[in-house]
Amino acid sequence: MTLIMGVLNVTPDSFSDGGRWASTDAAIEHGLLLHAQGADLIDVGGESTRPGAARVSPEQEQRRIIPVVTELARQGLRLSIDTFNSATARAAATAGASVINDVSGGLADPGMGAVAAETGLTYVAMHWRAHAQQMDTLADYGDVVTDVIAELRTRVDALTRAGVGRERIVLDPGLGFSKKTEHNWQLLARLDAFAELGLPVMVGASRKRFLAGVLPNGAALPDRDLPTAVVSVLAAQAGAWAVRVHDVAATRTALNVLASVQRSTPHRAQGLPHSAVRPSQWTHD
Ligand code: PMM
Repeated sequence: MTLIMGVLNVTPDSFSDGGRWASTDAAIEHGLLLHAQGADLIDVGGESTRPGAARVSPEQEQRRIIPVVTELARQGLRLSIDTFNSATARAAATAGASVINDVSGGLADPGMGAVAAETGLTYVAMHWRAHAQQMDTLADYGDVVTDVIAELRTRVDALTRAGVGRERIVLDPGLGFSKKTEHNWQLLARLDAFAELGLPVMVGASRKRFLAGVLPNGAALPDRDLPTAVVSVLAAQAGAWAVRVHDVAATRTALNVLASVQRSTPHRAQGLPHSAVRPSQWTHD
């Protein structure tokens, strides 16, 4: 069953929920709510990665997130820490986090591989090309799926050389990071291609700009939660290990629908090719 990673951004400027959970108490309360709504993991971040966002120092990042991680871990929640700073990852591991979610896949901080190896935590390596201020200028690909897989393979090689066990690595195509709208859809369409890397894959589509294209003009940010939940189902059907979402309740409901259908699927019908249910074959009264 695909895990739900609930987003808890403890930042004043994150692109979709910035500022709302900026105080420690409010962040803890929101983390508990996400857990109650069905999140398997709470992903705590202290530095916004939205396009153009300003950098914060690792010290400031830790001041924001470590008290939140400490308290949520004390209450028994499983936590992931959204950081590309090795010092922050180490501090979060000490505070009780189970997963390092590094959007740079180890590229932003050369010390990250060693910390991932030393802490033994699960390590998410996302496809990434540059920090927020430059990332939109680097969205050039031949075939985006082939190129992202090749770049992730290089990251896996570097991480394993640094001592990170392969069995601890999760990959992420990095939707919205140095990706144009069409690249995000192409990656979602061919998630199964990532199977060639032989590692679990997670997907973070939640509220991202490319989803605006399926909504009416002028739709508000929370309107992206419905397409996000649909993407969660598609990712789960493709076998994703986890989906990272802001609206945990919606994705929990959507994944419950999928689980109910899967439970009710007669064995012989499993693996029905999609072509057998093409809309063009439906008959109309
Ligand atoms: N996206 C954001 C932040 N962290 N982590 C992973 N693994 N995958 C993602 O796609 C991802 C991430 C940016 O979104 P936010 O500003 O809403 O947190």
